[in-house]
Amino acid sequence: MAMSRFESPDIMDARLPPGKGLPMIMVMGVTGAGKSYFINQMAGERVVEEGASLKSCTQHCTMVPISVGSVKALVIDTPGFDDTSRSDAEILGEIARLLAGQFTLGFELKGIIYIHRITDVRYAGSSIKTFEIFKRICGESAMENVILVTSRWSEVEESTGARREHELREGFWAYMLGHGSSLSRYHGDRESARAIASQLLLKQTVLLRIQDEMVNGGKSLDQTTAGSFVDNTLARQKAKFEKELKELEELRRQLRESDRQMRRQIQLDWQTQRGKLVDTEQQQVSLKRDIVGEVEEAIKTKKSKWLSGAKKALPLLPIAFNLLLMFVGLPPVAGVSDALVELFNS
Ligand SMILES: Nc1nc2c(ncn2[C@@H]2O[C@H](COP(=O)(O)OP(=O)(O)OP(=O)(O)O)[C@@H](O)[C@H]2O)c(=O)[nH]1
Ligand SMILES: [Mg+2]
Repeated sequence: MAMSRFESPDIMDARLPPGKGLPMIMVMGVTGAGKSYFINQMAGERVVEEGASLKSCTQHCTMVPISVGSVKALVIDTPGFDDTSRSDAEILGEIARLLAGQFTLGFELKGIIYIHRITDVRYAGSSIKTFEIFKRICGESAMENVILVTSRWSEVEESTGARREHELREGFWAYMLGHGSSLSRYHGDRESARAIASQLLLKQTVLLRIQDEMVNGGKSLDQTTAGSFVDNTLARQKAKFEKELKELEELRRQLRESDRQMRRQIQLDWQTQRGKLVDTEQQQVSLKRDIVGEVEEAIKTKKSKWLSGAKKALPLLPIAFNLLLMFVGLPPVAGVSDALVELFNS
């Protein structure tokens, strides 16, 4: 049988041997859900930025090393979908790249913590969309490695929170709970955050559907279940903009030459809609990425550069860690080797 790209020698010797990769946990949820707050509580210090306004805060995936009891792990903070400044396609691309890198390099994904504010009166459109994308990233077989977490309990009456929790259990979250996900209340402090993380750290390493589709199925991002969901949403948006542009063009045709002011206004509206259409088309193009190919290419190039200077001197883990950092768009960390040694010795 032909060797898959994934098994090429270039990739294989950058890969951590089984059991040697750090365990990883991802934290996801809509923007403002409290992902960064949760991670800071878990770390016991403010390691990632928290938002203080309605604008989305975390712009890129960030990795935070933590130790829970005797277990050392990497926790990944992710930007929320429905970000105020970045598109869903862009955020999905970043998460997919990180997940492809994590799997290829041999880090061990233990699961995902999905945070939702129990203070939210309704399950808003953005929450529904984010959850739909999230479900498709995981796939049914990975749902056992998901904890659905409700937060901000101190800000609601217990009975109100319990009613909303029941609604989530019976409604939006029923499918995932029925496939093995669990539900936890987060009480806003360090102990509670660590107790939730510990539940995942005990689990077997998991392969998410999006990883399986990209790495084993050779699919580009738009062909994955999560990617095609985002792509379909964009296709609907595109059709809507095209219809609106046609209507504006028709209106402009019908207006008399003398209605200058009106014609000018229609022209401005047309330009705005046209800009949105172009933006939507660009997002669709950005989904047609071969993420695994990008990751493999990056590993080959960077690995040989780093190995040539540091052969034998650096253990594999810091190199793999630096490669992974690169996938989340961060520069390699100077002294990462020390930081990891410290983490392992703490
Ligand atoms: N008291 C309290 N404040 C919280 C809690 N969770 C979040 N916050 C606050 O709510 C705001 C938003 O929280 P973040 O942790 O930045 O939210 P996020 O999910 O990381 O948001 P993005 O980075 O935009 O995706 C911040 O001011 C936090 O300090 C909580 O459980 N208790
Ligand atoms: Mg954040």
